[in-house]
Amino acid sequence: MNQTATGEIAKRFPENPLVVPSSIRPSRPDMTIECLLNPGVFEFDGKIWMLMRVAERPRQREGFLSFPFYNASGEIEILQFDKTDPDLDLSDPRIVSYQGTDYLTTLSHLRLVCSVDGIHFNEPHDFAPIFGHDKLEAYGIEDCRVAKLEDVYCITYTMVSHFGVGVGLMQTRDWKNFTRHGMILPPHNKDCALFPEKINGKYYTLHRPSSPFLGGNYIWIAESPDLLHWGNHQCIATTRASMWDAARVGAGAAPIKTSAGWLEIYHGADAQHRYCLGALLLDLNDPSHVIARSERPVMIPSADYELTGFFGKVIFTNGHIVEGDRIRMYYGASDEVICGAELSISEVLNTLSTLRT
Ligand code: MAN
Repeated sequence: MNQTATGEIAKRFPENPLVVPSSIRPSRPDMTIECLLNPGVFEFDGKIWMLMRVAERPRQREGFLSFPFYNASGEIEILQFDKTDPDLDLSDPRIVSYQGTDYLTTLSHLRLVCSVDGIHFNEPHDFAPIFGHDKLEAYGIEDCRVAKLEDVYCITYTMVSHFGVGVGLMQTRDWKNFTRHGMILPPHNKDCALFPEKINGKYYTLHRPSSPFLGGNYIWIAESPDLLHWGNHQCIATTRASMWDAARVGAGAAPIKTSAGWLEIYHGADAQHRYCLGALLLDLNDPSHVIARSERPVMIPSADYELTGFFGKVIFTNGHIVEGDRIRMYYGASDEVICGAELSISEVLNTLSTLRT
């Protein structure tokens, strides 16, 4: 095994970053793309596809901060603030707080790119971007996961608005026509990763409700007869004090079926907002039972493009392709560019510590 002293076992693609904001066209001439983030990944039509999160805002004027949102008629409206306004809190580059109300500094939509070799991605002209259009998506749509269930692609994604952050579901067979099911898990919830097959006749998903008081930012599991109605919620992984995942944890892409159990690569952040990746191993028959968990991360921000950017020290994955023992993982680095890395399933399994229950 090649685990280093830090626990790191991921092999980054030498071509990283694979897709950068300047290589993609903004959705409107008056917008600039600030960040590309956290793609859902799938195979379709003999190619590897990413459904990227594209975060945009208007060109900025010296001394002012402006950002877009969808108004009640579904049109883009721009809010502008004088940066010297004492009521403005800009301490987090992702969020604007003004007189007790939070907004996002960028508006995200989802964009398809595809590749034959999994390294060089292009934007096909005959596939439209996916924009938020519901009032629950007024601040955009983000961080999707793609699972193929019974020949239908199921896209779970984050819906953001002043009502809160929840999980939406849409489905497609051809990536041109979509059925939107609206919000399936209400605020505050995100990081929803469907299992790629039914278990004992039921659908399962990982998700991440958050509680500001009791509880925290923990990974939960739920089951459903139809992907729309979710029940039997159970918390399967909490944060761990003083560890790399002390502040929040959340599922990555769809769990991977292995002979040892369902393997889930998840993100964990510490109090300084450093996002690393680790793994959980869940029982094949009862995935609410956690068999093992990473003590140390399998991937830590260390490359330049992971350390500095729109929001530095972030590795965030929610998409991969599995080929035998190899996980070809795609991830957002520093909330700005899209990168790839390879993990070996057997190596990840070898790093896990069995939980004493
Ligand atoms: C949240 C989300 C992600 C983002 C991370 C790190 O979990 O907004 O999209 O990558 O924070 O900033």
